[in-house]
Amino acid sequence: KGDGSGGAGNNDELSTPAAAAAGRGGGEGRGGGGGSPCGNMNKLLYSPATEGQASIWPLPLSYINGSRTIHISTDLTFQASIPSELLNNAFHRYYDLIFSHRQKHTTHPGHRVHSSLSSSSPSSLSSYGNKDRQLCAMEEVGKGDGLRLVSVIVLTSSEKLQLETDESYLMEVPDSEEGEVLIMANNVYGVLRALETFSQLCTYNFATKRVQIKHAPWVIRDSPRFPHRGLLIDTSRHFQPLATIKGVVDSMSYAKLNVLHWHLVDTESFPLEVPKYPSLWDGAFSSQERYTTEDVEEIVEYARQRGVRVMVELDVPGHAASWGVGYGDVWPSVDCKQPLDVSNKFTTQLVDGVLDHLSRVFDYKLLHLGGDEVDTTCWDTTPRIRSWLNATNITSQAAYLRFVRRAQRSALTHGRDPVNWEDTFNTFGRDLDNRTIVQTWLTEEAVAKVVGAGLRCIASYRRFWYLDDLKLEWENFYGYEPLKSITRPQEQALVLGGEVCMWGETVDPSDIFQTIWPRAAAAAERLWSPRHKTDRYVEQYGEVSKRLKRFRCLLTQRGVAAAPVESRPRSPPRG
Ligand code: CP6
Repeated sequence: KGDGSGGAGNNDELSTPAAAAAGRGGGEGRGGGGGSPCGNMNKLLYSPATEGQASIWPLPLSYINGSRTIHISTDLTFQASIPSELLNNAFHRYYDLIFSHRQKHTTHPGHRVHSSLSSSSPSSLSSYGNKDRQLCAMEEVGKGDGLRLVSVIVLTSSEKLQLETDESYLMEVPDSEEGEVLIMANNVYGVLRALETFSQLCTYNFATKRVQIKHAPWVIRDSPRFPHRGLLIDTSRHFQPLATIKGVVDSMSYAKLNVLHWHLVDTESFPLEVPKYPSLWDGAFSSQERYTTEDVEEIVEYARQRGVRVMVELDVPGHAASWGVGYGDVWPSVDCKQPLDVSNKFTTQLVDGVLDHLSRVFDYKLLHLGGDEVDTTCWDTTPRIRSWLNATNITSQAAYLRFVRRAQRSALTHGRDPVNWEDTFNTFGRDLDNRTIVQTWLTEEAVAKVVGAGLRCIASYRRFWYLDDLKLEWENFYGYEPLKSITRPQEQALVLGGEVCMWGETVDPSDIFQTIWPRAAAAAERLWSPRHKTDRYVEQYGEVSKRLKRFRCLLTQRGVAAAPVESRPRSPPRG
């Protein structure tokens, strides 16, 4: 059996099938063992998942593990090398998730962060080691009821959350209850990912009524494959209450997704408050279905606490008819409401005003400007705009480019990199700003074309990653490879990642979670885990589907209404 004492640097080969057969590099597919975290798996038709197995979703970069079971004390304490409110909050959340089975649901005084190391240099491992022994001595009291300490070393105290934020971590779980869990990360967001992994190792043993970790010791080295791993939600077609959005953010953090793409506004409604233009949210469905500035700030901070960036989208000039409910001047006419009137100076002013507001409230470097599905017919058929086009001596297509470029310039002025849907690249190519990030959705080949042209890309091909398409199975989501047929390293580096898209036409709070999950989790593993592992899913189908069922169980246990992995009569997966 694996002894877990090897360095984390050379353990990749331990997760080969041969090593798994030898009982190491696994944690997957072993039978037996009590304390199922997945008691709700056997929903009549569906075969029960493997009993009582913890597993990690998405798969870490590499890990080794042993064969011992250790218990976790309810006195579990977290200790960090830097004081951090964010970490303190995260410890409390994960404590509650790990011990959700405790009978007494009192807040335990023990799970508080000690910042005793904060005065020493946090990057010095040796000084940490000395303090460490002191702390262990202090923890001697009451030992015997399980592992009691999670020690966290964070190398920088910066809490900047951006595209390039490093989420990697190293975690060691000892094979003895007298030991301690050790987490090392470059910043607090790496620690969040480690805590998620740690919580997934913990299962409740119903025989001993204690939380345990099996197959200890563990050494896990982890780092995401792509920096941008997103989920799009659409609050224009259906209003989603704050509680729903927060629930979505919670669930994303369980799958290590890190970007909430908030498609805030579209033709159907304009729910956002924009203080400078107070009539804009007249375009909301009702006076109740709105987001105040404070609401949006609350979501951004809630997401940050969970390591989730919020990328806001303002889709212009198409998909924007709701703007005209409050400011009718931006419609070409009442019979022809979009795209927004390109000939009107007020349209430019209004777009600038909204972008100015958005860049105050949202701090992610990437700002999405839409630009998709623009039908310029209204511009050609509205006399006022027709004569403006003639006077300006441009076609309506050129006016579309002009609109997109203006919005891009506005975003750039606010220090943001503009993101646009694939349509703009297909129509205008390199006439887009150099800093444009193109989000593909129409074709599978688009990613290669975009990076071939030297632009950055986010992959969201609709035949694999559109959650509103209920015909798509988790296998479709798992099987979509953003770097397919992109071999040059410098082109690969331009693919920032991908997003699954939960367009809102048919989902409201009653069914959004079951529509997102578990399928989004399949994409989450594709985006986080090394390609050589996810590419094997066709041969390792049984292994992957077993683990996905366990992850779905974890979601349901945590209150996320994820659908069963095999819930509907299935035709063979497309694609
Ligand atoms: N809304 C916006 C949409 C879609 C897009 N943009 C969409 C198009 C086709 C499908 C699903 C969604 N509803 N603003 C395309 C990016 Cl199949």
